[in-house]
Amino acid sequence: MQTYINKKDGIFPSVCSLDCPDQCGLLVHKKDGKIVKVQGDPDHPITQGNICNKVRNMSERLYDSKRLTTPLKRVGPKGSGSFTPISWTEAIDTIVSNWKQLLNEHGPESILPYSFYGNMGNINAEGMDRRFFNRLGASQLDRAICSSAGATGYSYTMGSSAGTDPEETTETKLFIMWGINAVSTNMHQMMLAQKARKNGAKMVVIDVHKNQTGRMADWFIPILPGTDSALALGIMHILFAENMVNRDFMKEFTVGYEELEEHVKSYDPETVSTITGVTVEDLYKLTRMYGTTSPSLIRIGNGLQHHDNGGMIVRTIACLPALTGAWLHTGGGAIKSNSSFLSHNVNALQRPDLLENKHTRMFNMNQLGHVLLEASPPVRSLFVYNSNPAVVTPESNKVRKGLERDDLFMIVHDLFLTETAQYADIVLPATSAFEHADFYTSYWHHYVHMQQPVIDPYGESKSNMDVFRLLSEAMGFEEEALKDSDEQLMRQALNNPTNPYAKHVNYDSLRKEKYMKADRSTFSFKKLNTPSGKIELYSEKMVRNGYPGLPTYTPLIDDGHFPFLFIPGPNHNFLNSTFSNNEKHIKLEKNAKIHLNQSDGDMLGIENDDLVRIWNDRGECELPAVVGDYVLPGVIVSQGLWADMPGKKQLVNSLVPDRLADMGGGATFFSGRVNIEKVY
Ligand SMILES: Nc1nc2c(c(=O)[nH]1)N[C@H]1C(S)=C(S)[C@@H](COP(=O)(O)OP(=O)(O)OC[C@H]3O[C@@H](n4cnc5c(=O)[nH]c(N)nc54)[C@H](O)[C@@H]3O)O[C@H]1N2
Ligand SMILES: Nc1nc2c(c(=O)[nH]1)N[C@H]1C(S)=C(S)[C@@H](COP(=O)(O)OP(=O)(O)OC[C@H]3O[C@@H](n4cnc5c(=O)[nH]c(N)nc54)[C@H](O)[C@@H]3O)O[C@H]1N2
Ligand code: SF4
Ligand SMILES: [Mo]
Repeated sequence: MQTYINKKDGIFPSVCSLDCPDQCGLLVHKKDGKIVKVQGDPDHPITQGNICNKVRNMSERLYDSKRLTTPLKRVGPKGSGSFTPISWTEAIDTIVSNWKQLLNEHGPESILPYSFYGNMGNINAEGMDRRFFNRLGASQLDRAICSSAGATGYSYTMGSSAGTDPEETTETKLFIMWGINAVSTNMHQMMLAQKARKNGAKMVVIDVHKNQTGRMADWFIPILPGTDSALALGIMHILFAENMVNRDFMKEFTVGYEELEEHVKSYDPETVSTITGVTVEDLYKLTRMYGTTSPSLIRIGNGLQHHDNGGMIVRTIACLPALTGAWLHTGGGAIKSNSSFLSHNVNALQRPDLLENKHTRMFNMNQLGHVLLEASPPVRSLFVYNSNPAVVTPESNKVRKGLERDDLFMIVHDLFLTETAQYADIVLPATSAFEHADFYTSYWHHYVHMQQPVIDPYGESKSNMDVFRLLSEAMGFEEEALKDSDEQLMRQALNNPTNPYAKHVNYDSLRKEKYMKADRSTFSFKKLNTPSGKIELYSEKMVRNGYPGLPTYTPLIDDGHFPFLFIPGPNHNFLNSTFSNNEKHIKLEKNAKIHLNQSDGDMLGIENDDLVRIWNDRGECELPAVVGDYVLPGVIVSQGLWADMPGKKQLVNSLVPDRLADMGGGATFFSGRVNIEKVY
């Protein structure tokens, strides 16, 4: 396999591995065998040489003195951080002898993997690991922490995760950034919007927080959390009432528009205004703007679906472009996710056939605390990789209580001794994305990338693929699939005859090119993946699954008597909890804060920079206040998944419910209620 490892100096093409829609092309500068600079690849068609601050400072993380270099064994109590270095042989032997005993005494379902997309490489994040745990017969994990509610909701309307090609949005005349903090989380969509604005496009931001993206908008519309489906239905009400709909489009490409027209009569502007906090006047203004500007694009964020009703919210918003026919215009329509265009051969990569017991139990990753404390029969071993659940998972006090269990044998594979790793029995050092090969597919733009290793593994670290090959061998698993090389894994995954948009992409073609684009020329709004093949404004499938068939406003679940809705989102300089332990990134971000409305501040005697205690029945935090007009009364917002620091109570997920969203088993990070008070 081609590699740049042997070249001590030079500039090498690469791609960003982080869980970020932009998936930037990179150029990695090497000097004396070390990475000295990471910059954007100016040849990359959509990211065009621009990258974020986080990754521009990536070498600080790669060579951070805290990076793990050897396997470790815990020598102090769980969570104390006392470890001693051991060899890989001892580490693998310890894991395998524990697991063999568990298999004998309790069966394979006593073991649970826990992972997400700390590295988005396809073979790294969902390749050899899946094969291994399938063969082992371990309990399965429903990986629903990120976008599954919205993806499910969007699919009810549109059939799959397919939307507008972002490259075409330089033509867009109206951007609605709906529940997305694009300046921080999708900067290239923002750059494309800025280009379009030079040609007269307008940008509206609908959010619960006037963050950097809201402040850059032509018009910022504040909304009460979890009420967006009501807003979308109110827009539909006026679009129909004022005949700003495209009936030809609806007739040809949709199902149920007549029922919808009748249905939205009940979402009159006054009712919608009361639910959403958006004034009647603004509702008319927004609808008329949307109904008369073309092409219009709705960029549907991920934040807005982290609610009890997140699936229905996205399902509802996704109907809007079909009412105006925005899909017909270059740069028009909506983007939630575009991952369907680049889907690879999941069965060939993950090998579900290796799982013998098709009734193996499955746990939702959002409820890890509950699973560790309550599952029966119990989970007795946890293997964590590509994720940091002690910080990122809801109800973190419950999660930590579970991780503290003395009878839980826990392994963490990571680049750092994360908060989660502090609880491990065995810690394994992981390579960074620059230290192994993989292929990467964006969930926003239409490019797939091949990445070759640029540097040697750091210390004794090993890739996820290597770790699971080692474990397979030590467990005595004979299947060839568990011995496949990285190249074989990529060849199998990239051979996907069922994806019509990536027929031209295979291992050899991708190796030759740096990146290849999905070919969406056969995409048609009459051949969608919905039961009818059309855009489903009315969905019989939803009715069968117990939902209303037409888009509907469903309120948040009652989360108790606490007066404030708490929205703990991500921040600009971290990527979830990644970078929250790197000095450079902490310095850029300064500190965690809590935003509240001036009227709430006045009522509670809280001023700027006052330390505020935030609490509910699940936990508490203490953060300095920012008081002003960035959020509506009754709403508080924090940004960033901050690491533990001595004397600082900033673990926001200790306050977050582990209820599941209405669809897809999604997380409800933003539907929790809290109280606040000034700390004297
Ligand atoms: N810098 C940076 N970039 C990232 C990440 C990161 O941590 N840092 N994380 C990556 C990942 S994994 C993901 S999933 C994406 C997430 O990125 P986004 O899709 O932007 O999602 P969030 O930032 O979680 O939330 C977006 C916005 O939704 C708003 N919001 C919350 N509730 C509601 C609501 O009820 N209605 C409306 N209208 N708005 C609401 C929040 O205030 C926030 O501004 O970003 C990715 N990119
Ligand atoms: N309050 C609140 N909580 C949230 C969110 C929110 O908006 N608010 N967002 C949620 C969302 S959308 C998401 S996607 C999740 C993300 O949650 P996680 O997927 O847990 O993301 P990270 O915190 O970035 O942790 C990834 C870990 O993987 C490690 N890693 C990186 N590369 C590799 C590798 O190659 N091998 C191994 N073994 N490890 C590697 C990193 O060092 C890091 O410790 O967080 C969720 N949590
Ligand atoms: S984190 Fe996102 S914006 Fe930053 S370099 Fe990676 S893909 Fe690009
Ligand atoms: Mo995410």
